[in-house]
Amino acid sequence: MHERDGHGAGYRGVSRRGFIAGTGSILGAAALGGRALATQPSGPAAAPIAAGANVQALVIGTGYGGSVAALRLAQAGVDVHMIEMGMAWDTPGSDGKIFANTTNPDGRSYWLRTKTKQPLSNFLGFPIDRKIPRYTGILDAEDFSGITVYQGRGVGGGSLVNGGMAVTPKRENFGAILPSVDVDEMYNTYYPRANAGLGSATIDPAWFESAECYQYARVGRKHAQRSGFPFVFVPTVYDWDYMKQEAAGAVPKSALAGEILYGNNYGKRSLQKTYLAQIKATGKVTISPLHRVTSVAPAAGGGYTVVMEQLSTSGDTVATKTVTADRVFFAAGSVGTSKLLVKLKANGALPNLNGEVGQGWGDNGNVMCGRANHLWDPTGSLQASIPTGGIDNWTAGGAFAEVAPLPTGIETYASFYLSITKNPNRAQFSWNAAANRVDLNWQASWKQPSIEMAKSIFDKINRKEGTIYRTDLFGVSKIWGDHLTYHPLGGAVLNKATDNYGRLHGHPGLYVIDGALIPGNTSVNPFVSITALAERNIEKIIATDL
Ligand code: FAE
Repeated sequence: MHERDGHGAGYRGVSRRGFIAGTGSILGAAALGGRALATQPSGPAAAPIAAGANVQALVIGTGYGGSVAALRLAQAGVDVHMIEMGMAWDTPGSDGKIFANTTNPDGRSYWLRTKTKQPLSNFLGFPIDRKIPRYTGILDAEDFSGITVYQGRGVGGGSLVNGGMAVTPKRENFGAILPSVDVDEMYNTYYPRANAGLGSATIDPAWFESAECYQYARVGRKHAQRSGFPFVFVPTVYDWDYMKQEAAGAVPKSALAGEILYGNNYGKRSLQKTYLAQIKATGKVTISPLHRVTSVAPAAGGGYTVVMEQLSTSGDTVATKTVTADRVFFAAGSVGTSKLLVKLKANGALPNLNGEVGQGWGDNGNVMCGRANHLWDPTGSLQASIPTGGIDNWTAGGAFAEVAPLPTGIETYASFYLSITKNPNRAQFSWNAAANRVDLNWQASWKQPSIEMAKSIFDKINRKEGTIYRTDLFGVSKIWGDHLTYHPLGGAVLNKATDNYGRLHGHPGLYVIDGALIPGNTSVNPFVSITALAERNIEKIIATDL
């Protein structure tokens, strides 16, 4: 019967107003809007790069690829400067926390927006976005014509905002992900090295069975298995001992307070706690937050001239700096690196880049959906924000679905999923001279294959369970979250725009070392693959180029 109201059985007897007022929840609080805003943290204390500096290695971006490159270069004795457009995220705001809670977004939450743009935009069909001050916040919802690409901004890149799922692809799928890379080397050396560096670990299975905060995942597993799909545990970078203490009430809550999209104040091992901590310990790396690279061009005396804008926290340019670097590593993320390279090829700054630059971009087949469960299948009012497992139907149906939390603080009777699918569509970045920007030609309709692949799992589960899709999370009467991606990949594909180790064709001393190298899909969540590939490439570059 609840099939007809489209809201799910769980909402019977709970009025909309009662629901919102009664929760203090991630979504409910967002719906209230207009709360007092925490004072924003101040800017970074460390001295940023000086205009006119002459550096050995300059790394653009501080996410996974950039952090691996900087650490290994520093360990090899090279002086490294990392340039990051986002903030340092090392100073608490007036609420005592570095990161804003998901339930109460403020300026810290979004990159230069005056209104939140939450991935789940609606609840019970009502929009939940709210006004915020414009600020250099942590999550960028970057709009292109056919897709919104979510990315982390700040020292740590995507590791600051992501779900922490640290998934190594199945070995048999690797050949389709990076066909020119030696599989044995990756699985024997670089995936283990990446996982060790990132601190990946799988949940204690006994605790999983009993933890209140993972009831949603146990329900997800039960429904998957009853329909004949394997449910697989995946490692994460969360500190599991810390989460157990959160559950016991012994420490401040982070995953169990629903923290995720706008930063995690305690238990998640973001890059700040792993690679970047090691980087700082070398003493050979400086990091300049709130600096955005705008140009790289060959310098007269060899090396490269790099131009950057220093930003204020309202996003204005307060200084423009020019430095020179012997080598430049593009690690601005799939979108950031692609936009820079496409612009620099078009405006003649890097004329020898080849025609593969800007090509081969994909969304890792991301699509989201929710299912409305029966009253006898509650998913729990307390949900850990860190997913622990997924439904693997990659071989038969082209989909790997992460069983995701919906941490609203109340019982929703909803199961929520982020599917990664084998979507074959690839888009291209191009320079739009009239608008002075880089465009991406992704089309909204290109998500349809992803929807079909996700349906290979959820239509079957719905039939088996006698349940329906939620239609209230992404708009009014809209089942699929097919307007976004969390996993941008490609744009400077390995062995095409670069050689087989990320050296850009046409300009010796320029390298790509981030998600732009991976051609659009990794079959699972991507950061372990980005990290492992960076470990492989930088080892070769240090051995042969320096
Ligand atoms: P990335 O981490 O994006 O770092 C690039 C950095 O460069 C950023 O800090 C930028 O601010 C900076 N930058 C860009 N342009 C410039 C410029 N011009 N000048 C200076 N700096 C610049 O790149 N992946 C998983 O494997 N598991 C998950 O559970 C997961 N969950 C996610 C959840 C969300 C909400 C999001 C947004 C992503 C998630 N991801 C997840 C994806 C993952 O974070 C992403 O693939 C990696 O962060 C990409 O790593 P890169 O090194 O390529």
